[in-house]
Amino acid sequence: MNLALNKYLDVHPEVAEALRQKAPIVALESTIITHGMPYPQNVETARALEAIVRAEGATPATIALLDGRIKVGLQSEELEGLGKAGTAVQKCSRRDLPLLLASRQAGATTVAATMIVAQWAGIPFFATGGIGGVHRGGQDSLDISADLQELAQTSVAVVCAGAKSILDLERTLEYLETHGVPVIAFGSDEFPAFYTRHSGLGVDYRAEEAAEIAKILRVKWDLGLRGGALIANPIPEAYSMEPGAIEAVIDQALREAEQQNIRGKALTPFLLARVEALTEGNSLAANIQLVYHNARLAAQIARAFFLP
Ligand code: PSU
Ligand code: MN
Repeated sequence: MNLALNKYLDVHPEVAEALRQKAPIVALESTIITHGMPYPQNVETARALEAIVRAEGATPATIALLDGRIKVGLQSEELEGLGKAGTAVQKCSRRDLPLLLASRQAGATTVAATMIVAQWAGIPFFATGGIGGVHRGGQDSLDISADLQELAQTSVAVVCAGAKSILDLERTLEYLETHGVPVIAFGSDEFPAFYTRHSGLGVDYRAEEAAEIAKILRVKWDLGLRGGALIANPIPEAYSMEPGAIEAVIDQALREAEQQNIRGKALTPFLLARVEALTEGNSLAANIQLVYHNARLAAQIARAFFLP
């Protein structure tokens, strides 16, 4: 770790111990808690995620900004506080990190910011639900999530269930290809679309085992090829949703965003909240299950990487 960063970083003792032992750790983001799910399911899910990572023999490290400090691993009350505050907490991506820290504001880290902090702390594996990407119409608006740029430059592997089709998935994959980010689908030939296992878009690499993925990452980073990788883990069949039903809801959410002129960092949270409300919470159950599934896989990859 860059020692100057110690000034800002509070590593939870359990995480610090795992780092000392070179034991597997899984980073977890906090925007999913504040902006991705309602209270109290957000806190319940965040706690269950930590338990799943532990059950797989790894240490969880949920990342957030609190009291002018970057927290790597949260206390139970800190997690509860973030979940209760919800969208009152600032969403924190790369560009927000210095401002929120300098002004001692709480911040919920996105995939991009969580990757940055995980790299500082020395944690190369991270599990979440879905990443940000190229928004529909992004070729004109240039609304492309900073998550993609982060995957290009920060050496942390992100396990997700693909991305929601609120985004332009085809352009999202093109962007990742241009920036040299390997996209590996776990047990599938297709890039999954979050609520559904299928997007109709292929990936170039398919892996069947966590150890295979750990090996690819070991080689990538041994070679000095900086940057992350996207491990796309399709939602379990039992929880996957009807593609037709979800598409109609997404179309409506996108129309509403346009009518209300929602832009910038507010767009993704708005779309997530509308999709959830319009499916009357059906999508929340799927969302929770897929995150659990991703945490399990991330822990297995981290174990294979650190305890080969
Ligand atoms: N997509 C989801 N759930 C989420 C997010 C995206 O299905 O919770 C969150 C993640 O924290 C992601 C962020 O990093 O939104 C992307 O926001 P933006 O598009 O503004 O970069
Ligand atoms: Mn954006």
